[in-house]
Amino acid sequence: MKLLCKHETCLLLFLVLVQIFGLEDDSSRTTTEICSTHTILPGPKGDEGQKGDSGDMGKQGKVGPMGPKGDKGAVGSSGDQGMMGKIGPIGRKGDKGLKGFSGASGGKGKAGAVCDCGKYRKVVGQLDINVARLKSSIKFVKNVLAGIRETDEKYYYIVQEEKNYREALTHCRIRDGILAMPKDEASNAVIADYISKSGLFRVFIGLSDTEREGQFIYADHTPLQDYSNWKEGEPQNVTGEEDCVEMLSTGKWNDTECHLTMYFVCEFPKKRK
Ligand code: MAN
Ligand code: CA
Ligand code: CA
Repeated sequence: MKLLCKHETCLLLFLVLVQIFGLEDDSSRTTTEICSTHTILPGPKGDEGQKGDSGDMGKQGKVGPMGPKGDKGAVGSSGDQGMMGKIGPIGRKGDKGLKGFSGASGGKGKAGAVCDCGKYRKVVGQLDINVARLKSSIKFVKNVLAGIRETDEKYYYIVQEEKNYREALTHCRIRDGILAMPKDEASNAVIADYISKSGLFRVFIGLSDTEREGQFIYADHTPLQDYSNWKEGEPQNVTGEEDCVEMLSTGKWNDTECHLTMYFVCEFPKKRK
């Protein structure tokens, strides 16, 4: 016999038929027998069932990913006033103020006595000259204190004022010194070191052949003795007018023109003769 239904479907159909036809007494017949002995055709599709009751509340979901950054909040309200800061450094000096108004004119002076005005003018003029000399001496002393060199017998001082040879001679003399006269290797080396350490290139020294070409004489009128330190090829009187001598920072000597202006070095004896 041909089997027309699967076992589960047959069981369901059987139960339905038992309900409808009261076949519960015929319990000796198994579903297999029913299925195997009856040809059961499926009925028409039933009506749609009633809508089921709402299900139980679902389980709480997982925590979602972090949301995007929110918009910037509004500006907060002003905080309390801070503590007073420390006193600042002293400010720069202010600009010069405007000139004040002229004062009231003074009363008329007494009639002057007749005097020899020329005499006073002369005295005032002389005073001015003395003041200028004093100022110059003070400047010189200040510079001397700032940088002086010495050997056992002498002090040396480079005057950093551009002067020609004759002016340089005078400058040293009026200060009871003389334009430096290196007469041996030791004093020459001291002056040379002084020139180079001062960042200079050349200075006048007290030596010249003004009287007789080629006959070099120191500023104290003594001739060159057994010491000289000419640069190679010097003296060469190259322009025909090189009658004064400069010492270079190497310590070497060069004859040069006396009217040129440059710094110069004075020497001062330690013991007065
Ligand atoms: C220049 C001057 C001279 C010196 C020569 C050396 O002309 O300084 O006194 O002799 O250079 O070349
Ligand atoms: Ca010369
Ligand atoms: Ca020369």
